[in-house]
Amino acid sequence: MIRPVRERQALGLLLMLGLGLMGPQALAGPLITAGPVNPASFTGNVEVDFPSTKVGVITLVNPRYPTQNPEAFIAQHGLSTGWSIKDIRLMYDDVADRLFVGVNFFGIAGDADSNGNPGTVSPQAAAKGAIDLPSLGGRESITVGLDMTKSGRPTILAGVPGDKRQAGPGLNGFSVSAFANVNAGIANSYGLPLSLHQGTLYFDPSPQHPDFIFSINNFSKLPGYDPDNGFGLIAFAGTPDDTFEEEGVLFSDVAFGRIPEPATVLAWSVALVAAAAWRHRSRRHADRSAS
Ligand SMILES: [Ca+2]
Ligand SMILES: [Ca+2]
Ligand SMILES: [Ca+2]
Repeated sequence: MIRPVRERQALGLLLMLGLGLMGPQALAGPLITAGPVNPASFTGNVEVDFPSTKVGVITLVNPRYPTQNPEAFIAQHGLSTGWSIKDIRLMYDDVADRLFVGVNFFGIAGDADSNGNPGTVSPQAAAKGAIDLPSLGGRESITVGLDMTKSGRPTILAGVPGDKRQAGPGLNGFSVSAFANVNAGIANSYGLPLSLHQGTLYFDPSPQHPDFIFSINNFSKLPGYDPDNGFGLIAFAGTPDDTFEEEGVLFSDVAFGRIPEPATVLAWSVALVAAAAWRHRSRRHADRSAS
């Protein structure tokens, strides 16, 4: 049975209060922000640019991968290190009102066949029909959706669309857009570009700059923004064309520093279920395409 969000939140709160894990004051604490962030210092490596230990950095670990030897897991399951998301890190610069997002890949973002080059395939992978286009070309996409009202559907999308007719003005077609509810997967659902929020994709992923790092401007002016409510975050990476499974991960309840550990754990158990559902859907889709 799926309970309404308010009821679930109330239950979780009661549970935590009952366990003595938090007091009521924790609900209305200040936002923990990263302070001024200078993107000119970015290296393109999320683990360097968004250290988990830095105050104001939120690290959303993808529950799909084991902490012990995830590379072996990826290899055993025939996945791609260039699409497999290890974690997603957020930093909010409250001075510039800018959200920085680091999508942290195990390998080089967009390197479909994990050969160390995001624009080529090895002869072995090519023999199996794999393709890999440079600069997130073709239908390759890395897309992050923010669900500002926790409605279960993104409010905005940011990233490089799979459908390049939806490309924006940024590097590799990077765009910050309204979500178009067209039933085509988030990679192909970029609607009207939002110039107020258009940020920057800092690097075309490469061995030197392996991850996918971007900003969203005027974060507090996003429709539905409410620091007391938090937001949902969904991410996609992949393409239907390269023979490798696409990545999808959902974090249903993200907030800046306001929520203590136990609530985060509660939220992640919900995310696990959602991520499993996503994979089930994407596998069904793959089956359909193959038949
Ligand atoms: Ca990385
Ligand atoms: Ca590629
Ligand atoms: Ca490659």
